[in-house]
Amino acid sequence: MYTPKPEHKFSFGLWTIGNTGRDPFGEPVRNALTPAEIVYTIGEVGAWGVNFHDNDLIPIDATAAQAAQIKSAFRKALDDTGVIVPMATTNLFTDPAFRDGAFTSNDPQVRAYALHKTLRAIDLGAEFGAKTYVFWGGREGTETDAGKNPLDAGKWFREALNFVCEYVIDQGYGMRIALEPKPNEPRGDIYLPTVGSMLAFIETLDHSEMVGVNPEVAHEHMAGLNFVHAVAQALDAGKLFHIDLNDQSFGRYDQDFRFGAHNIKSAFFLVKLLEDNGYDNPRHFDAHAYRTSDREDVKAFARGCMRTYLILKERVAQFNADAEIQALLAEITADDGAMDAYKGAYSAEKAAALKAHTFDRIALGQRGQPYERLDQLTIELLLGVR
Ligand code: GLT
Ligand code: MN
Ligand code: MN
Repeated sequence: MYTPKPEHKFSFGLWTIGNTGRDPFGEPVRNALTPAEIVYTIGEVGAWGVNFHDNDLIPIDATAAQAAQIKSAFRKALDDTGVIVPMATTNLFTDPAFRDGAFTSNDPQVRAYALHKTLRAIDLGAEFGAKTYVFWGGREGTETDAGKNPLDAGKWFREALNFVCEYVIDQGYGMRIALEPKPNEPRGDIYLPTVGSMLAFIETLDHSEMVGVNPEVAHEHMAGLNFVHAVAQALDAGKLFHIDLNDQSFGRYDQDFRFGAHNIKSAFFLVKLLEDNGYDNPRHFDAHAYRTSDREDVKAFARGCMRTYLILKERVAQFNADAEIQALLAEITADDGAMDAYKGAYSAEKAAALKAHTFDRIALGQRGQPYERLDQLTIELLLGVR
């Protein structure tokens, strides 16, 4: 019943299933897997897609012969399992060259190298059929603003993205670009820290029509924000090209927990938003298993991400069909048409009539809303007693 199917578009990154459990305080606890081995695992748990950074697939210092060998084993694993590559991205954060950023580095050689690496990584993504190309600017930020002008940084980032868009068009790759905001980690502050800032920035690009966002649950939660509202804004703008699903407790380090592991209620409202609005782009679980997991438990982690999504999807259908809940919602959103004359587009007459209208302000302030009842019904539904 909660079996993942291709139509759900569930994907995992090579770096998520492949995560070895290394953290700033400790060494790896799980063996590294080859890209092909990760694809077989993704196939085994029933997911649809695998995403990669250039260097998840081909190590940064691989020879041409090694690259060819890795690609052919990866291709065979894709063919054997039917797993596809929906998204690719560039690692612009691990190598020491990017210690002060990639496209926003103060060093013009680093900025050029970042673009060189990205164009080659786009070719690699295209070779495996990726239709979405993600930019997560992990190092694009500062610890001190003494050394970098944020206006220069924004200008350099814009120039790089304009260049990349033209390249994608020139090559006829048919890819869309998705920008992923994060407020901090690994930099003290990362530029364009939230979905809202990214959406505003996109409108300043030459090819804004081919650029959208890749919001991540944990990233908005790290900033203490409401992820559902951020995603709604992206949907409203027609910019939700991709989504990174995971979980995170507020005010903690960058956790990347299994989807639904922590804030089950906001996960429910997120799934409701996506499903009620026909979201049909990839659902990527950008998460990793607890450091305590062994390789077998990593599969439980991956299955858990998808299973929780599908259970929540079923709960959404239940919520939408629940007579008591729907009656409350009808009451909450009731409209007797008395204000129809003032709705819609502006006209001078409408404005004059609205200004002349007498409102019973005291009565308006006495109206309550049954949100306690509705929220409790939602909780009971989620807890399985409805
Ligand atoms: C990295 C980061 C993620 C980004 C990935 C894409 S890599 O793991 O924490 O949020 O989506 O570069
Ligand atoms: Mn993250
Ligand atoms: Mn992410």
